[in-house]
Order: sequence, then structure tokens, then C-alpha cells
Amino acid sequence: MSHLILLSEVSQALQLGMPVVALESAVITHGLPSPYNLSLARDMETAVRMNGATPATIAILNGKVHIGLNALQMERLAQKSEETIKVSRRDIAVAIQRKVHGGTTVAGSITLAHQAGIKVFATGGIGGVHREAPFDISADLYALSDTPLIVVCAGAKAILDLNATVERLESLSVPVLGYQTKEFPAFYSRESGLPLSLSVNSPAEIVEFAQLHWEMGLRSAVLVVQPPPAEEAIPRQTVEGWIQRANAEAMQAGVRGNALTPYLLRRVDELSNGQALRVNLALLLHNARLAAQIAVALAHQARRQV
Ligand code: PSU
Ligand code: MN
Repeated sequence: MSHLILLSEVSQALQLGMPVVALESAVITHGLPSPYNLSLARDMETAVRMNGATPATIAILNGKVHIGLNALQMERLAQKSEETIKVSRRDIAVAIQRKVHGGTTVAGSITLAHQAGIKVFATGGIGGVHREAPFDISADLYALSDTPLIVVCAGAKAILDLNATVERLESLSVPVLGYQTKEFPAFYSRESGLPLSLSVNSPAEIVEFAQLHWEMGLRSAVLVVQPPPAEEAIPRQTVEGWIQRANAEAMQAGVRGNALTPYLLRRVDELSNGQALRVNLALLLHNARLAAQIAVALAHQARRQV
């Protein structure tokens, strides 16, 4: 794996079987505005540490794949620049070959995390099926279908067609576990009206499920969905108005491809007067904490087995 550069803290933790949580970086380069992107990235790492695990933010710097960033590298990544690309699975080799900086999406990050031997990953919301034809479908869904990690999120971003996204997860055999919820969360909102068949109440239960799933020879991720914190969550109906407006504007402006998600997220933030950003930051931290607790439970479990 000559292309992977592991931060020494991360490689040590992995060698010792200590808990590690991988974190994405497209949210830093493309998802959040400055300066919140840098403070959030640091806060997520702190949240992971406070819950007993080692954080490994995954990103590409000058064409080098980093599994874990030091403080300086994190700052460099968070500097907004046209030259920093959004790296999904298909773009990993592009970023390496062109020697550019890249923020890795869920798809890009879990692919690299898996190569590094990390088993738990946290993000805000996964990509999914977009609302308008021709139905741009995020590579996140396909990556989840064949990358065996536990992925913690607050559902899929509400700007998407959540029903179609949940259906596609089922087609791709990705089990979705509601953490202390029976409903698929809608990122900004705790409710979506979409029922889940599986609900779990503890990190240990999640670990047990994932191990059974993988022991059956399945290679998909186990998707853990956690509603955003109640204090910051916004009612679904309120969010829906902003999203419909942002979607209509994106269509009119002809925004397409991988520019669509960042465009919509930014527009919803503007229309909400910062409320959307607040819940986005809160749920990212919330998910980092749960992911760390899962990584700790997984490390305990593995130790019991030897
Ligand atoms: N969630 C956020 N902000 C983001 C994203 C998710 O709160 O910026 C990013 C993730 O990296 C996710 C990506 O993988 O958006 C999906 O983009 P696309 O639809 O182009 O696959
Ligand atoms: Mn997309």
C-alpha cells in the first residue's frame, strides 16, 4: 500500500488493536463554509478522542493519500481553493496522478479506510438519490454496498429523495440500523416518515450485528443512522420549503454532477439563516461520538475473541 501515508498515532493504534475512527474530508473542503470547516474538523477529532478512540481524518494532499492528518495538514486542507477537488471513489487515482489536494467523500473515504484496516467511520449524511430526473445517484451508495465498515450518519442529506435512497440501500443489501430510533432520520430533522426494520440501542449491539453480517460472507457496510440532537433539529416541514427552493434554483442555474450537493447545502444554509449550519455541525459531532463508542466496543469484542 505504497500510496497510503498513515499518521504514526493511527498506525500504532491499528497495530495494537486499539479503537480507531475514520473521518471524511469532503465536508471540510466542500461541505462547510470557512472557518467552521476547520473548527468542526478539529472538534470531531476531539470528540473521537474524548470517547476513547483515535481519529483518522482521511484526505489527499499533493497527491498523497493520508490516513490521519497532523494539525498543519488539517489547516492546509481547510484552506478553500479552487484546486482542491472533491474525491469520490472514481477520483482517487485522478488526485494522486495530478498531485492535487482532495477532500474525500463517504465513498472515497471508506474505500481508503478499508485499505488501511479501519472498521468504523463517521460522517454527517451520506449521499443518495437526488430528487430530479435524471436521478444523479451518489457513488456513496455503491461504495456502501461493497465496503465492510460500520458507517455512522444522520441518514442521507435531506436535499435528496430519501424514500428512493432508502429503497436503493435495500437493493444494494446495505443493512440500516436505527440508533435509538425506528425512523430513517432526515439529516436536519429527526423525522422522515420512513420506517426502519432494524432498531438498536447500544454500541455493543451494533458490533454484534456487524460481526454476524460479515461472518455470513457479506461485504457491505453496516449503516448506523442516528437522528440529529433534539436541541438543534429542525422540523421536516420547515426544511422542506428551503430545499424545494434550493432545488428549483439549482435546476434553473444548470448545476449538475458533483457540484450539486455542495450547491444545495450552501443554499439551504443561506435560506435557513444559519439554522441548517448549526444542526449540521451538531450532528457531525454527535456522530463522531457514537462512532468512537462503537470502535471501543469493537476493540473489546476483538480482544475477547483471542
Ligand atoms: N454531509 C454533509 N456535508 C457534506 C457531505 C455530506 O453534511 O459535504 C458530502 C459527503 O462527503 C458525501 C458527499 O459523501 O457530500 C456526497 O456527494 P455526492 O452526492 O456528489 O456523491
Ligand atoms: Mn451527487
